[in-house]
Amino acid sequence: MSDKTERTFIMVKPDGVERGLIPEIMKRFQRKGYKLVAAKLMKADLDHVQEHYSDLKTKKFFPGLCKYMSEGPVFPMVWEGTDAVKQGRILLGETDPLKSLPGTIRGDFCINIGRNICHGSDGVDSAKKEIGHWFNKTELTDWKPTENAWIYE
Ligand code: IDP
Ligand code: MG
Repeated sequence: MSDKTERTFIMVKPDGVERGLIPEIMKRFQRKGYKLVAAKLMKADLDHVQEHYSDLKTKKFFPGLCKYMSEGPVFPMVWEGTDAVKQGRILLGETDPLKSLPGTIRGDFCINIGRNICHGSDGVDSAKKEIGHWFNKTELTDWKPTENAWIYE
């Protein structure tokens, strides 16, 4: 495997969970060839979500965003592989679903920016921070999928 192996933090938001899209979103990462390192269904409290989105705390939409993210179950995940952070954002699509191309997750499954069904880290450093915020070390599984021999040259 190349030395650009990265981990990214991907989360199905409450609207995605309610709409039954956990398997669909997992499928996009699995079939690309990325390795699942961690996943769980949970309800996050308001403080936890506010910390996750602390960069956005001055935005007008911040209170509504944190309320929606803390009122239903979320499905945080960690995916690993070459260039996983940038490629993960490409798989998700644009923040605004109406600007997302068909074939991307947001382009295929949603309409409103405030109900865009999934989160993905925007950089390697934020991915590290987010993984640490949502998962304990013991929840991150170290394993070598046999299929990697067919995914990486
Ligand atoms: P990202 O999720 O694509 O990284 P960010 O700019 O980090 O986008 O914003 C975080 C989340 O905040 C978005 O995914 C979306 O749910 C919400 N958000 C961003 N801009 C708006 C807005 O203008 N109105 C309502 N919600 C927004
Ligand atoms: Mg973001």
